[in-house]
Amino acid sequence: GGRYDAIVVGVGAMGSAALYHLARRGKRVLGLERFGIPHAMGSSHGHTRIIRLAYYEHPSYVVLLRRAYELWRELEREAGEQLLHITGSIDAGPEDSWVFRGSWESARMHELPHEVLTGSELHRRYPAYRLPKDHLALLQPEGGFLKPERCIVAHVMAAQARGAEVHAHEKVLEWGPSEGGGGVRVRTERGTYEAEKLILSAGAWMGELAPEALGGVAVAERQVLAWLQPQKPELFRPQNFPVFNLLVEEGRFYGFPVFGVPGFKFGKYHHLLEELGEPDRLDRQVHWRDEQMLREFAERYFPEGCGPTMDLQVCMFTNTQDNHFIIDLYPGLEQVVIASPCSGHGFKFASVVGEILADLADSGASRHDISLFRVGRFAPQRGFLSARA
Ligand code: PYC
Repeated sequence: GGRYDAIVVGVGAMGSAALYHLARRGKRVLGLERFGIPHAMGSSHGHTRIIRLAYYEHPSYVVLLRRAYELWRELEREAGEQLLHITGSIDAGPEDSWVFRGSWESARMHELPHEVLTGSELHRRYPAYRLPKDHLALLQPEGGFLKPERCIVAHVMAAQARGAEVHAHEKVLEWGPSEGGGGVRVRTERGTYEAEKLILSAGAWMGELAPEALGGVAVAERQVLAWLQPQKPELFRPQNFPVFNLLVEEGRFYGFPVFGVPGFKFGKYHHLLEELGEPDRLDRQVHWRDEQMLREFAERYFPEGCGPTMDLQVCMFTNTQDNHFIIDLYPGLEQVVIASPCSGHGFKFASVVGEILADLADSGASRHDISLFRVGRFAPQRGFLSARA
């Protein structure tokens, strides 16, 4: 009860970080989560998430990534637990592909340590990898992976230690501006809450939570990950196996060394191109066609990595048309902040996105350059969006 400085809807990757940063600034905050903390229903489960500094998607992410690394290390100290493991990271593909070339250009532009290897050189260095000989790989030593469930727990517990309230299994039914004021009112299954500011960070559910701003703009998609037992386990240990983003004939794939569970984990971006009208209708079963496509990839490019299946899991991406994030004030409602969708590459940024969301809730602006993430880029024809330049 009472009035909060801010309410955060969705306590996953971004929401947990926002709670932490707001609580650290002395704010009275409430986090509302419809599932558990953490949970496996959205986009933040499955043991590992890639983090990398050279960034083929756009070089302007690099500045945010430097801060993200710093904040993850701070959170580790606070939690007394390792959250980030460095393995190095590979971005590979044909010489003129966006994955290789974009990564290389971003590494040069930001003077990041890196090496360029051919497919054959990569295989000699890391024998698990068998890419086409003429493909090129950018190897960046700072790449690695985060433990997503532990990162969320660490953010939540550090926020709670500073007085944050978090309610799980409490679904938001409606939200809107409070009567006559600049604040917000949020009605859930269990109660009604008032706050000065509202942060919406509900991942795949954003289109439903903010339909006027994000309906049709933030589109959830079914994603499937495989964990296969390697026939040569030593080749897939973290010391011998950098995380990867690969563009090959079959599409764009990503993967991880064996860690935490007995399998080499990988997936394909935009798996079988299954957009979801409603995230609650996600097919959480894994089918033969899911597994078959993934195994074919492993057999061709990681032939010592495709023994018996250890696990298969379904999760979701939430995509925008240009695959860049949306992090902005809600059009026409300055007391509401929207974060997500992250288009399948957001988790690594959660620590710095928490800082950005706290900035936006605090002052309506961020110390970080987030001009790439404006919501207005998608629907300038809509009157309610043109109010903000
Ligand atoms: O951003 O490297 C990445 C990534 C891996 C899987 C999904 N996104």
